[in-house]
Amino acid sequence: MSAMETLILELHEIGAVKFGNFKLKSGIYSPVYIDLRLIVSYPSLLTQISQTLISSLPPSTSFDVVCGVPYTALPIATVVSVSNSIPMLMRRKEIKDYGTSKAIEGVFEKDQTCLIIEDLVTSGGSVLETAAPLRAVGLRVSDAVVLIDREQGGRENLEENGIRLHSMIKLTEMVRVLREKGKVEEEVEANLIRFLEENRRVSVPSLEKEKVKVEARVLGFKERSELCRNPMGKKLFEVMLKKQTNLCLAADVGTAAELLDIADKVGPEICMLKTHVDILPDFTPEFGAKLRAIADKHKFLIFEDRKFADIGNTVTMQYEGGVFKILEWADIINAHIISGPGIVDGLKLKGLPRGKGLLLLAEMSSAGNLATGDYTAAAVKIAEAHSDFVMGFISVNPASWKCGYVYPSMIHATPGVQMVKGGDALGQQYNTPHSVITERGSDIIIVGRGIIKAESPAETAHEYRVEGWKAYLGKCSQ
Ligand code: 5BU
Repeated sequence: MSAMETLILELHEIGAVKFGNFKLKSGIYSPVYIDLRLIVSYPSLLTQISQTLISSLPPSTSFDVVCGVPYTALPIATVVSVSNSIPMLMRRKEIKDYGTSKAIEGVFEKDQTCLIIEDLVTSGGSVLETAAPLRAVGLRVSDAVVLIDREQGGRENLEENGIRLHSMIKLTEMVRVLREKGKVEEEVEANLIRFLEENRRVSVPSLEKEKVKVEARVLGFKERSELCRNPMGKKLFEVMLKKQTNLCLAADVGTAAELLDIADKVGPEICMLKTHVDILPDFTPEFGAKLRAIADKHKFLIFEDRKFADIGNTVTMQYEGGVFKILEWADIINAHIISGPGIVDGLKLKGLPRGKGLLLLAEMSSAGNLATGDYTAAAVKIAEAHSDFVMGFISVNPASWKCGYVYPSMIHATPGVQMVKGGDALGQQYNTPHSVITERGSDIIIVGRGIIKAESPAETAHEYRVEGWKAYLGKCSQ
């Protein structure tokens, strides 16, 4: 008999696997119930499980620390740690105040890799709940190992969040062995296979998913700045904190002269000024240096909303060359991902050596736009693969992204903001600062006409700034 078969029989023997009709946490009825909490009462079984877990990993899996998903997997992780001399971390499940108590206990260094250990995976939601705070403190999480995979979508859900799942035992294998050894009837196996076919993919329970997001979100700008790989992202967090503003002005005025004028007036209120340099009829090569001087005086960053969209080679020339020479004066640029990740490589080639940052267009504010669903998820994937240069996203409702967890180092900036919800005649859609920051999970409000068309842009900018910052502080104290 193989070691795996012995293990399956022992788990059955101690009553950790039961067949019948059981209501699961997700509300669905299942013909099998697995309770691995019992294994703490069987030390030799616990040792056997812990040893087999590590030896079942592909040899290419490398990690510096392990962390068990609380609570059932904690003893498993502990035994793995002790018997293999691998340091362990613990994730606190109950943290009342993120600011004062630690989510992760133990000693580690940023960029170390952490292997997650779990007893049972259904949707993968619990693994994600543990991955979020680990990633939030700068650890890398790319693999999780589980004793039993219920084969109900956990593997796929985790894969979508950048985590490979390795399982020691698959539920169908387990039932097959038990049937072969005469422990269960053929009908029980058939029943289980039918159940799995009908419940192939359990989505991550919305509550758990929400928690993952909240945990990522309530980290303050200070902690998030420390996680940034891109220097401009770090700088933007620092500017926001220092000036206490998460307001970006979309300076869509008629001339370069007007732009420089409004930049100087509104400068003290903003963390970032957004330009469309190609709309300025009086643009001269001196424009960049003049705007730069105002930005340095008031300590805001310059974001040219150029929306690059071509192949990598072309965008390098568009970024650096032409009349506008954007690379010389803009701190931040943005790009569509329609042409694929090559666009990021191209822009990075020019921008990264100069410490610049890129925002990817993950969503748009205009009615009927196509940047939704899988497109948004693709933007997140590209950003995560290029987090040295991509500092965040143009987002509209990041709290609803079905791709789940996003690194807290990524900044969300949202256009389509006015004091009252509404829109314009050409498809623009507006949400309020409070809704954008609090309900929609963004970080920065981008306001254009709401400020520019006001009688006193500086005073109105101040009002937006107060609203935006109040919403950020409110979110942190939740
Ligand atoms: P408004 O006047 O606040 O509607 O200006 C919004 C600005 O944000 C304007 O410069 C747009 O080009 C920019 N924008 C947007 O409105 N929606 C988007 O999805 C993106 C940019 Br990307």
